[in-house]
Amino acid sequence: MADFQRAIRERVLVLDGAMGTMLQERGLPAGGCPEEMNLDAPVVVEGVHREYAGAGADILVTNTFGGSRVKLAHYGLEGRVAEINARGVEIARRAAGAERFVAASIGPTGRFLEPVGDASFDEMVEIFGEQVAAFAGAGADLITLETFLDIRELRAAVIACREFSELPVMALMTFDDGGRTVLGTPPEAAAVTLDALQVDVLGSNCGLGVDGIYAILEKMRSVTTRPLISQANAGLPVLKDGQTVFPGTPEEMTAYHERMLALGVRVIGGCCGTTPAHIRAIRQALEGASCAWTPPARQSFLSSRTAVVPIGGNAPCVVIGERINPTGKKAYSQELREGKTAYIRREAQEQMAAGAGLLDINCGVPGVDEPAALERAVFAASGVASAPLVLDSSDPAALERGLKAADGKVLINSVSGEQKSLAAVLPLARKYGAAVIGLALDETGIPESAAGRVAVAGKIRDAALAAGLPPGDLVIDCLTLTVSAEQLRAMETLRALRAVKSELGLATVLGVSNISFGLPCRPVISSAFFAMAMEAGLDAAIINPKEERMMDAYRAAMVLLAGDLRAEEYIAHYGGVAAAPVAPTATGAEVGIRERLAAAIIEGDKDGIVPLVEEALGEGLTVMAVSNEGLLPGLEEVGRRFGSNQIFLPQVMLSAETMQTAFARLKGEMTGAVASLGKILMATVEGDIHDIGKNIVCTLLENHGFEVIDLGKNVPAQRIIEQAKALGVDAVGLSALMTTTLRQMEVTIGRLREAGIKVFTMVGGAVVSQEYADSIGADLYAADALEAVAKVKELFRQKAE
Ligand code: B12
Repeated sequence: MADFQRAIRERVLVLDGAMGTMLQERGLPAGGCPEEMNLDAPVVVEGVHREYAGAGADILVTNTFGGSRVKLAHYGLEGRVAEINARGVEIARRAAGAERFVAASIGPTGRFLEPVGDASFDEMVEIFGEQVAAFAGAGADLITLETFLDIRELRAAVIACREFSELPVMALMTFDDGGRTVLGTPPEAAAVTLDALQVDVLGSNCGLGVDGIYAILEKMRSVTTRPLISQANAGLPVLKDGQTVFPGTPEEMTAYHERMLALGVRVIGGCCGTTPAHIRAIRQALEGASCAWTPPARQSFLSSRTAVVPIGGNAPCVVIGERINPTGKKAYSQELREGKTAYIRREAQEQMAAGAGLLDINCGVPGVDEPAALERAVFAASGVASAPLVLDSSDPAALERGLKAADGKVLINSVSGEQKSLAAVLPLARKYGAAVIGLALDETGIPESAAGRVAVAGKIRDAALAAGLPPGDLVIDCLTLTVSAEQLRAMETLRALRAVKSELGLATVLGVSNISFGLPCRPVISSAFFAMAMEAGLDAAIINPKEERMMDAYRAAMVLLAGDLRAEEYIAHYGGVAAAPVAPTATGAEVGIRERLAAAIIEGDKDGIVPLVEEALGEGLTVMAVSNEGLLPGLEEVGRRFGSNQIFLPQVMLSAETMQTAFARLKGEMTGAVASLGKILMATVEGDIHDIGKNIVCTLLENHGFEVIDLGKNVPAQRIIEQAKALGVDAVGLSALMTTTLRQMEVTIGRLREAGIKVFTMVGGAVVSQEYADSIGADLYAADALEAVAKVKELFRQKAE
C-alpha cells in the first residue's frame, strides 16, 4: 500500500488501456458480460493483461468494472460478486507479478440516488463495499473508481473503499465536450469534493480525447493539490460503415505529455479505443522526461454539485445566508413539522439572488425528526440552488444524514472545543469530506479575553489535525457578543479574530448580527460591525443577505479591501442608480396561480404541487387550464433551461416527477364516459423514456370515452405487435421525443403491417411532424393531446360510417 503512494511521488506511472474492446476481439459476444470471463475464460483476460504489461504498463486494471451486484444482475450473476471480483484481481496479479501494481476497477451502478432515483446512499455504500471487500481479500494494490457521472454516487464509492479496505484510491469522472458530467458537475466541483475525501489520485477518463482530458485536468488543478490521472480515449469515436471507430493514433496520445507532467499528472493511461500500441507510445514518451513535480500551495474550497466557492486563505469574504433557520420563524417551523420544503426552496433561491455564496441549513425544531428533516432540506436546497451548503446542527446523527445527502463538500456548523463535540463531529468531517466551523468555546463557556478564545481555537485545530483534517478546512468562529449587554467587550471578538488569523493561520467566520441584539434599528450597528470585521480579516459572515444595509456594507467593504476587483460587482449592483434597493420578492399571495403552478414544476416541488392544483381547481380553473396555462408552460421553461445548460438532468427529472404527480391528481377530476368508443394501445417507443406527453394523451382519450391500454415507455416493437394482436385493439398510438428514437416509429408501423394487423396508427411527440407521419404511413398525427382526441374521434366516426 505504501508502495503505490511512494511510487506516485517519485515517478509518473503508466496505466494500461481498454479492456472491453480487447475482450470483444477475443471472443466476448456483443451484449455478453465481460466480467463473467474472469470465471469462464481467465486465460483470455490474463492474455490482455500480459499484452499491456509487455507494452510497459506499471498498473494493470482488473476486469471488474461492471462487477457490482446491480450490473451483474443483468446477466443473472448477482450472487457471484465476491467470486468474480476476487478472480479479477487474481488474474491481473498473475500477469502483473510483484513489480507492477494491480488496480481493482469499479464503475457506476447505473442506478440513480434519492431523491431523483430510488437508491439510498447507504445502499450504494453497501453495493460498492461488496466489491471492495473482495478486492482487499484477493490482494489488490489499489482501487480505481472510473467513469462516474454522478458525484454523489462517487462519494459513496470512495466511502465504501475506506470502510471496507485500507487500499489507496483513484477517483475518475467522465465529462462531456461541454466540460461537465451528464449530471451537470464541472471538473472543479468534482475535484474539490474528491480532494476533501482525500483520495490518493483524482482525474478523468473516457468521453474525450487527450486534448479534452487535458483541459479538464487543468481545471481540476486550479482547485486541488493532489496527484492527477489522465485516461483519455483514443480520440473521439466516429461512425464508419456502421461501426464505432476510435481514430486517435498512439502518437497522438502523447501530444500533451510535457504539459501533463508540468500539471502534476502522475498516472497516465488509456480508455476506450486504446490498445497496447497506445500504451507503448505513452511509455516511450515518458523515457527520459523530467518527472519532478512540486504540488502548488493549497487554498480551501467548498462545493455543490455544480459550483465551487473558495473560503479562507486569499479568498474574499463570503456571505452565508442565515434565513433557513426556524428560530423566530413560525411558518418555517410549521413546514418542518409537516415535512414540507417550499420555504427552504424559496429562501435558497432568494438568498442566492441577494448575494449569498453559501447557504446555512438548520432544521432543529422540538418534536421534528431532525435527521430526516435535514436530509429533506439538503435535497430541496440542492435542487434549486447551486451554492454549497452549511449544515447547521448540534445533533451528530442529523449531521451525518445531511452529509450523506449532500452532493459536494459542505461546511459543518459546528464543532466546539468541548471534548464530546470534538469526538463526535471531527470524524464525520473526515469521513464525508467536509470543512468545519470551530466555535471558540469549551466546557468552561466562552472565554472572556481574546487570548482565551485563541487558546480554544488552538485546541480545536490540534484535534482537527489529529483527526486527519487539513488546517485550511477549519473555520473559527470567535463568537459575536451583544454590544448592548457587554459594550466594553465587543471589540474583544475582533481582537480574537485577528489573532486566530495571524497566530494560528486559520480562516474565520462570525454570526454578525448578534452584535446588535436588543438595540433599535439593528442593521445600523450590525452593518458597521460587519465592515469592521471584514477589515480585521473575516473570511465568512453568517447574515441575512436580504437585509439591504448589511449587503451595502458588504459590497462597500469588498471594494475597499480589494476583494471586488475593479469594483465590478459594486458597479454591476449600484451602477446608474443612487442605491438600488433589493426588489421585494413577490410572495405567494401576489403571484397568480398559473405562475405558481409553473414555478412549482420548474422547482420540482413534488410535495407542494397537489395542494396548488387543488387551489387552482378551487379558483375555478378547468382541468385543461391547469394543464395548459400552468403546468405545461412550467415544463417548457424546464426544457429551455435544460437546453441552455442552466439546469441539469437531476432537476429535469424532479420536474418531470412533479408533473406526473400533478397529472395523477388531475386524473381524479376527470370522469370518463361509460361506453367505450374504441380500444387504443399506447406506448413510448423503444429507447425513449419520455412519457409525460403520452400519459396526458392517454388520460384525455380515456376521459373522452376510449378504452386505453398503456404499455408504458421504452417499449420494443415486438411487444407492441404482440399486445395489439392479443388484445384486438382498434388503434395503436406511438410517442417519441428524441430524433434518435423517431425511427422506431417507422419500424413499429412497418412490423404491424408485416404481421397483417389492421389497426389505425397514430404518432406524436415533440420531434414528430405531419410530414414525418405521412412519410412513414401513419394514419394520424396530432401536435397535442386535445388535437389527438379530436382527430381520433373523427377517425373513429368515419370508420363507423
Ligand atoms: C422531461 C424531460 C425529460 C425527463 C423525462 C421524464 C418522463 N417521465 O417523461 C428525463 C429527465 C427522464 C429526460 C431524460 C432525457 N432527455 Co429529456 N427532456 C424532457 C423535456 C424537458 C420535456 C419533455 C416533456 O415531457 N414535454 C411535455 C410534454 C407534454 O410534451 P410532449 O411529450 O411533446 O407531448 C405532447 C405532444 O407532443 C403530444 N404527444 C405526445 N405523444 C403523443 C403520442 C401520440 C400518439 C399523439 C397523437 C400525440 C402525442 O401530446 C402531448 C401532450 O400535449 C424535454 C425538452 C422539451 N422542451 O421537450 C427534454 C428532451 C426531450 N430530452 C432530451 C434528451 C437529450 C434527454 C436525454 C438523452 C438526456 C441525457 N443526456 O441523458 C435523456 C433521455 C433518456 C432516454 N433514453 O429517453 C432532448 C431531446 C433532443 C432530441 N431532439 O433528440 C430534449 C428535447 C431536451 C434538449 N433540448 O436537449 N428528459
